[in-house]
Amino acid sequence: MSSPTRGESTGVLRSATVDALLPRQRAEIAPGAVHVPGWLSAVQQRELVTACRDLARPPHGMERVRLPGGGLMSVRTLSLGRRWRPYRYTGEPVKPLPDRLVELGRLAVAETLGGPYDPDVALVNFYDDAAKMGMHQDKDELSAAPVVSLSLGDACVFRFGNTETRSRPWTDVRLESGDLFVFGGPSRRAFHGVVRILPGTGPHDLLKGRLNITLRESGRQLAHRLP
Ligand code: MD3
Ligand code: FE
Repeated sequence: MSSPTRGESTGVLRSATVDALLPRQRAEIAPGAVHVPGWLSAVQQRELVTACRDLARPPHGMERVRLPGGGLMSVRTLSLGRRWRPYRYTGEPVKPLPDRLVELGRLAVAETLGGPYDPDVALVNFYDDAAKMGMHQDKDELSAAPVVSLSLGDACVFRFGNTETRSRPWTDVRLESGDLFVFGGPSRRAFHGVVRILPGTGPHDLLKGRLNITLRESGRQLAHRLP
C-alpha cells in the first residue's frame, strides 16, 4: 500500500487508492499545451477504433515509414487527407479525412485554446508493445494551427519537451485511452516523443496496443498556386 500524498489542487491528503477512482484533471503542461484526460467517452473510443480499422483497409493502409537515415520507424502510420513522408506532405491523395474527425477536432480546439480550426490531414499511429517515437518537432505543416491528439488503447509515457533542444527540460505525461491533448501557440514547435507503451493498460477489449490520432492543418492551401 502506498502512503498518502497531498492532492495537487486542494492540499488535502488522499490515498493512491482514492486517486485511482477520481477523474484526472485538465492541465496546461506549457503555454498552449492542454491535456484533457478522459475527453472521449467509452462509446466514442469504440467508434474511433472501428473507424481506424476501416480506414486502414486497402488501399492506403498502415505503413512503417522509412526515415532519410535509412531506418524504419517502429510505429505504423496511416495518413488521411494527404500522405505524409518524412518530412513533408506529398501530393498523393489518400483516403479523405472523415467529417466526424474534422468535427471532433473543431470541438477539441473550441474547448481548449479556442478559435477556428480547419484540419485537412490526420496521422493515425499504431504502437505495439515495443514501439516508441524519438524526440522530434512537427514542422511539416505550413499552418500555425494547433495539433489535436487523441489517444486510444494502451497508455503511454509521452514526453513533452521544449522548443530549443531535444533534451531537458521536459515533462513526462501518462496519456491514457480517451485523452485529448492540444498543442498550439508556443507549444506547437516543442520537441516531443513517446518514451514507451504500457502494455495491457487500455480498456478491456478495445484494442491491443495503442492508437494515436493527430489532426493537423497542413497549410497546403496557403501555399497556393494560381488556378
Ligand atoms: C506536440 N505522435 O504524430 S501525440 C506525431 O502519440 C506524434 O503518436 C505522438 O508525435 C503519438 O507527430 C505524440 C502528441 C503530439 C502530437 C503532435 C504534436 C504532440 C505534439 C505537435 C507539436 C507539439
Ligand atoms: Fe509529433
